[in-house]
Amino acid sequence: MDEKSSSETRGNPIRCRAAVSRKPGEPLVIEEVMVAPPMAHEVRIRIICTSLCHSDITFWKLKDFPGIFPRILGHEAIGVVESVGEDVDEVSEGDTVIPTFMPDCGDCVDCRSKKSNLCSKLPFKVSPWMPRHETSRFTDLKGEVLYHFLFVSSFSEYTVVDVAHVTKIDPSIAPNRACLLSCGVSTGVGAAWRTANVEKGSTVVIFGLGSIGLAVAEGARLCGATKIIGVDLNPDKFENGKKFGVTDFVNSGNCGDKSVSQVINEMTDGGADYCFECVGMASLVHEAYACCRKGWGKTIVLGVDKPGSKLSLSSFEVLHSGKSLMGSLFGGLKAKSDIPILLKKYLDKELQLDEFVTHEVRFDDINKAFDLLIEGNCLRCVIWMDKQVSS
Ligand code: CXF
Repeated sequence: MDEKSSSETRGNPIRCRAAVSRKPGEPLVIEEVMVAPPMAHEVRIRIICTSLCHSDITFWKLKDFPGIFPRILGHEAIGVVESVGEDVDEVSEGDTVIPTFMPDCGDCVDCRSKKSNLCSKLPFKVSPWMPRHETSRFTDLKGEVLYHFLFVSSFSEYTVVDVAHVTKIDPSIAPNRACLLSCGVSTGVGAAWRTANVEKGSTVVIFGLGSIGLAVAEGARLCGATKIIGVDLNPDKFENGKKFGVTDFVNSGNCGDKSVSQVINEMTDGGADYCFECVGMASLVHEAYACCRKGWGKTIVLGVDKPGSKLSLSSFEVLHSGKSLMGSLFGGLKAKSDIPILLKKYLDKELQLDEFVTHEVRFDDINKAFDLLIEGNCLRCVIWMDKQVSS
């Protein structure tokens, strides 16, 4: 629907366009849907633009639960608050907000601690519903329920998000840059900055130079790492990686009779300070752990592996090596306080965001965004809900 004033829509369902994922792996269908008004603690948002992240593709292909259809995917976005439900005072109509799959209630023990971003009031899980009321705000024109995705569902002109999952931001920042902080870039930069706490002069290894790996490089560069080794099967990724601070490259398909970890242990004289696994493969977590330095090395897992995938470490080695293995969801960031810090770093020209946006398409061409990301030459494709873009 056209952008209408909140006074016309507030409290009523909105009929608008959404890209619905009806069957696994099949092109999204742009259709009219109904978006119910926000319930208590919820916010209805007009999406300005959204970008495509690999997790959208993973869940779009999933035939079995947590794959579920029909669903409105999309979880990296920016929008404007159209209306708010009861008990929402943190944001109001007209505010520019970034929705995030990770909540930040600000109230529970974990949100109040500096040490974690894993909210326990609305614990993150992969669910097809809204987080608090466990129902959907979307129906199609036949009245059938459409499922949510990662508490954001941004492939729709309007969506409903819990207030714990929105961060109010300065509206003057270019939306096709700010939206990157809704998931991918935050996840990578945060993993280096907040989860690992990379220090000046550190040596860092990044397994997988896709957009998350490059965002880790960007975070490590910002933290002052001096050696940033990228590991990938595709040597072309190094050239691009250099823009984000990657200083060295290991082609994991070309290590001869050595393992990648042996090559890295030699290059780093006994192991790196920080190793980041950004692919989502248990075997690479083992390799990463094997080449972080004994005593103080940290291995950080960001990649999302298949459900049920297991790690196997010798307890003798864990005991004797003194290394740490940590997981990092959303880069360990607390959305409401850390996203504004990263946006300021962008405005101050410290954090690079422009370089991540390789493609932009209009909403009607959303399936093209999927093709581009799958082809592998795309970092981020921004999808504009209501703007003509030449692409
Ligand atoms: C992931 C993190 C783990 C569960 C699904 C989403 N992050 C974002 O894409």
